[in-house]
Amino acid sequence: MKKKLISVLLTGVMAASLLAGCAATTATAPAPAAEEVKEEAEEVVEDVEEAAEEVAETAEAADGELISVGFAQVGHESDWRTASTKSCQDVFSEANGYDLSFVDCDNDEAAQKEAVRSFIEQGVDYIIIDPIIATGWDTVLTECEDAGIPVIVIDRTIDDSDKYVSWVGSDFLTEGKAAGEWLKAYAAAQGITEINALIIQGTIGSSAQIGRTDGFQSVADAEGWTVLDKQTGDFTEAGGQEVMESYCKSYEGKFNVVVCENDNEAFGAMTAMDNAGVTYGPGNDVILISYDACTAGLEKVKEGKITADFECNPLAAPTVEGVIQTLQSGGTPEKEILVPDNWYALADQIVDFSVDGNAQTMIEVTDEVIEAQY
Ligand code: GZL
Repeated sequence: MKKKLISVLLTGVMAASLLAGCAATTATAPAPAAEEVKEEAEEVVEDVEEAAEEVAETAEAADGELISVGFAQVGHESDWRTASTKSCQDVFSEANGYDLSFVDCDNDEAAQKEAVRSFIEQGVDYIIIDPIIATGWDTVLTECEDAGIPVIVIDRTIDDSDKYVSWVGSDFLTEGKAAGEWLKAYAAAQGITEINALIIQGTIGSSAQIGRTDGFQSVADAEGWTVLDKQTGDFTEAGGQEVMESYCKSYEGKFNVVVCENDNEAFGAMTAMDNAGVTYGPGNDVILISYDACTAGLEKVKEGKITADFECNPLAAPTVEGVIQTLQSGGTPEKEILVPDNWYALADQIVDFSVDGNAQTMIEVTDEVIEAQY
């Protein structure tokens, strides 16, 4: 920008001197088409004015206010959450023109509402919420609306209010159905005719838990599988281990499938099954299914411990920024914006299956795939 201004200004100076020169030669020799020179000089002046305007706008933007964003994050319960937080902090950085107020709400619904109210008091430009659970939001969203602060929901959904501009996240019900439909196809390929499943659920009432549980259960019901039990591990490794320890005692020798609603619960369940002498993974006693497909989860797939991992993409922040930029320029963003998910397994566990009539593809877990994961 600066170079352009300098070159235009120099041209302007040259044009002015040319005009002056013309005036000097008028007396001594026929002047070049004065009209032509005048037109050129006027064009140069226009360019100079345009460049000056652009410089002023750029300067103003550079000196302008940062866009202030308040982000009420669920907590720090899992590898997935860590990746989600990092993605948001990377995108909403001062270098990118943002002033981010970040609150880790430590899986505490009351603390999350308090964080949103603190953003209202701060008078931020935008509020981003990843709602710990899907309900109880209309009152505080009404307060945001009354304060004229647009709300964008990231990742989990809010199911009892639509007082937000956009939701950006994954389709949790499809994730659950994909896990169920994959199990159906894999069991058939393995000649397994009876499924007795135990489920370790995520945080009860979160849309991720609701979608995954309902999606898998819908296939279990259709196939006549037995779901022996469902208990929450709260999306944590400790929670997964605690529930699996209880399951190993209560259902010893009665289960052949364990479904963990995120990788960190699966890590805990592995410890509990190791301690109880239960083998899991391809060719072992138990088919272990997990969600998130974080880097550490894919490493466990590669090690032959998790049989199949159903991703939930944590990198929604760039899409959320797109929503904010659309609003900044006076546009209307979409109400619902889905981010894509993939399904992962080792080659021998990849089978053909469909979800709601849509053929699915699975990604073979290799060192390169793990390296590239979040
Ligand atoms: C899902 C996300 C869930 C992850 C867990 O979108 O909200 O919360 O599956 C995380 O790992 O704790």
